[in-house]
Amino acid sequence: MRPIDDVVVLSCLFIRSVSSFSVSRGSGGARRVATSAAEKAIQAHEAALSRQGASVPASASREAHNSRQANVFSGETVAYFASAEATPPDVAVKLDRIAAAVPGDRVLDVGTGTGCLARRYAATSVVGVDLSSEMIAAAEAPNATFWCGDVVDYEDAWVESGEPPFDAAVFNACFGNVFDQKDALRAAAAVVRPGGQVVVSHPLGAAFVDDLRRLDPTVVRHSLPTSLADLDRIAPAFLEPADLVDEPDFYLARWSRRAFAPLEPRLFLRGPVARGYGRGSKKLGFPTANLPEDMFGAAVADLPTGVYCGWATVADGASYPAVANVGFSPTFQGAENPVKIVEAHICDYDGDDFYDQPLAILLAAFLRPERKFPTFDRLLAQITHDVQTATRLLHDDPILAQLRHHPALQQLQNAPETTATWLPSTDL
Ligand code: ADP
Ligand code: RBF
Ligand code: MG
Repeated sequence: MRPIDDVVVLSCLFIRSVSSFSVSRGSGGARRVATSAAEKAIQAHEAALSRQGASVPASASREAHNSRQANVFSGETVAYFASAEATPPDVAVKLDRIAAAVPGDRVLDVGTGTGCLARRYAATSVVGVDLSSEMIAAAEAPNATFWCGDVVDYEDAWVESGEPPFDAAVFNACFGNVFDQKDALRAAAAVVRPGGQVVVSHPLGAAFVDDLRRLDPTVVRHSLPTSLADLDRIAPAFLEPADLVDEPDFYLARWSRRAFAPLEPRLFLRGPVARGYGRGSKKLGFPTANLPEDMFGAAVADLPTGVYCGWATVADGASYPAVANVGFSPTFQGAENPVKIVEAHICDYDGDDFYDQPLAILLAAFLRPERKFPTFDRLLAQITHDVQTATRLLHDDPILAQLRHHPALQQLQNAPETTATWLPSTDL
């Protein structure tokens, strides 16, 4: 379709959309104000679309989609969002309501635009991310720094920054526009601390997002989730739906960041401890008992790389909290593990070395993905934190705590042969 045809089609859709919009909003006094803010926003969006006539197909790559977003949210659209017109008093009240629902001192503001919500948080430290470099250039908010790019790619920049995780990540007025809602939530959850929140909000409501979507469903690709079941369906295992406010002109959905994602089924591994790559983790305080890759490579081939925790037994027969890294140690660029391995630090064990002796480990929870850290010190700080988290969870979480008595862990002496078995949680 040529761009000019696009404009014609869009204009038709626009007329239909606005009329259905007015009908659905009724004609109460307060409503009329909201409708006018929404109508102005729709007009601004339609104008932006016609300035950027070349649509990308719904099947486009994430890169193509993102570049179209950056184009649409540029030029006069930046000026519109920066103007008082985009945030009339009734919208300002709703932005304040959203900001007030966001907890904590450190907030990641996704789709930050010119910073109209970033300016309203009580947080002392805000990072605003946006796909549009023009929006980022125009963005202003005290206590905020800005980063241009896709939130899906933000995790590396966050690791690089060495900053602590966020108390909350907020997708305001942009969650319909992301390429893939699940990926976006997963990326946001990855930089939020356990107990923190991921928030999706819109000061004009979910129906408004659908109105925009009708204008060009390749720009606004998605509706907002409107039930707790929907929140759960698109959430990664790390997020638990918390609440949903879906009013005619206001939308706010929240998930809580879990401390871990249960590994279901659990993975039970037993085998002789192998020599590692001699990178000297013992000297740094975190020796890792490596399982031989030739015996366990197939078992972990499909397991996401990352840090897991569970219980382990060694030759002394006792069970210990254990935290295992499954992966390649990418921090050691040039000296990474040539293959994916499982290596486990046995917490609270400070006995003799146990090379070649059997190790049994029951992995029950996923803590975080494996990352490439910018320095060795950063890796060490993260491992220290992982070990603390794992020890606390394995003692405090009732389901994880009882696993130390799992019969599989007790058979170390009697059944020393190599095993890799998936155990459904219903087994205990
Ligand atoms: P490698 O590179 O050979 O794996 P590490 O420096 O990782 O060497 O040390 C791992 C070895 O340290 C283990 O194989 C085990 O014999 C011993 N070890 C001693 N204490 C622990 C512990 N708490 N957790 C894991 N391994 C330990
Ligand atoms: N290596 C990495 O490159 N990235 C990681 O995120 C990472 N996380 C780890 C977490 C834990 C709890 C442990 C015990 C190890 C981790 N490692 C990681 C592996 C580490 O690089 C390895 O143990 C040492 O290099 C010794 O081989
Ligand atoms: Mg090791």
